[in-house]
Amino acid sequence: MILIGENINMMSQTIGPALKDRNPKPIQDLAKAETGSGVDYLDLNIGPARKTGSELMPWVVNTVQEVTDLPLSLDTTNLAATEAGLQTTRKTPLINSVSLQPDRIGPGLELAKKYDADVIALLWGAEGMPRDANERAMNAVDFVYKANEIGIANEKLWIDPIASPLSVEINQVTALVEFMAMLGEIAPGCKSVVGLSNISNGTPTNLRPWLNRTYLMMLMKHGLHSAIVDAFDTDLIQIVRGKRPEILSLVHRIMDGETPDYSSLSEEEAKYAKTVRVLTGKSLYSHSWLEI
Ligand code: THG
Repeated sequence: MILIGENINMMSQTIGPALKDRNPKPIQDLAKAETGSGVDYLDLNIGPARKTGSELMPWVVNTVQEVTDLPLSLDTTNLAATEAGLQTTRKTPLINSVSLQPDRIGPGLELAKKYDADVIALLWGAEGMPRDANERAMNAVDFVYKANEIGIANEKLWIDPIASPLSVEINQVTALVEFMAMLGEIAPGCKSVVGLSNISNGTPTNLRPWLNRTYLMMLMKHGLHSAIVDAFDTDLIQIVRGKRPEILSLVHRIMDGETPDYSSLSEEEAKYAKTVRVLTGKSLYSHSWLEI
């Protein structure tokens, strides 16, 4: 699996100000630390950056390239900023992202084609957030068709079904898993990606990794190709790199209907088991779900 480090982002309390002030040190320190953690790409999230994006993106690309050789994911809704970034990267980056909105998909796909770059196909539709697995499927078909039409192959597309917070809507959490199970048939050859930490937005910080890791394992059951993740969750990286096969198997068995026998599970295993129950909608979510 391909892991994309999420940590350089505008929302961060240290990185937000560093981006605004063009202060390279905190960004380079973080880029080095993420690189050391074993992720495959670094996401550079500069937010919408409406006014200064075309100058900010190349600046942050150059700043990061001074300290890492990892390929980059250019994360902004400002396509002019994305193009300025595409002209600055040494390795062809990932375009993060192009949505299906009528004014965005055409120019976004043209950019991917012009630079021969892989592109994240964000399944945000003309009518906004897809409501269930079927709307995601319709959006995916639509996106792939439009990409193929201008000569972009499925292998270049990383389909992003848009993970949303468990604390907001459990149905969206299960719909994404349902969609992942369908993706291979809907869009053969396409890759997949999710912004994993979205799932735990609004959850107490110390509990977020349990949701992130468990959801990732659930999506791995359906062949998830890549994820944007917290590069400093070492347990998550261990799981993805095949070092925790017993936990992965436990999660997958519970998804297949096995009822966890808590008396035979370790404390760690019990936490994963409870978290699968919550993420599949079998137990109700509350901030104290691990204690119940
Ligand atoms: N799909 C795609 N791109 C994306 C997302 C997606 N990019 C942005 C986001 N979602 C993925 N990246 C993050 C980055 C940080 C957090 C969540 C998702 C996060 N940060 C902590 C917070 O806000 O509380 C801590 C902030 C910090 O200090 O770093 O949760 O879905 N294609």
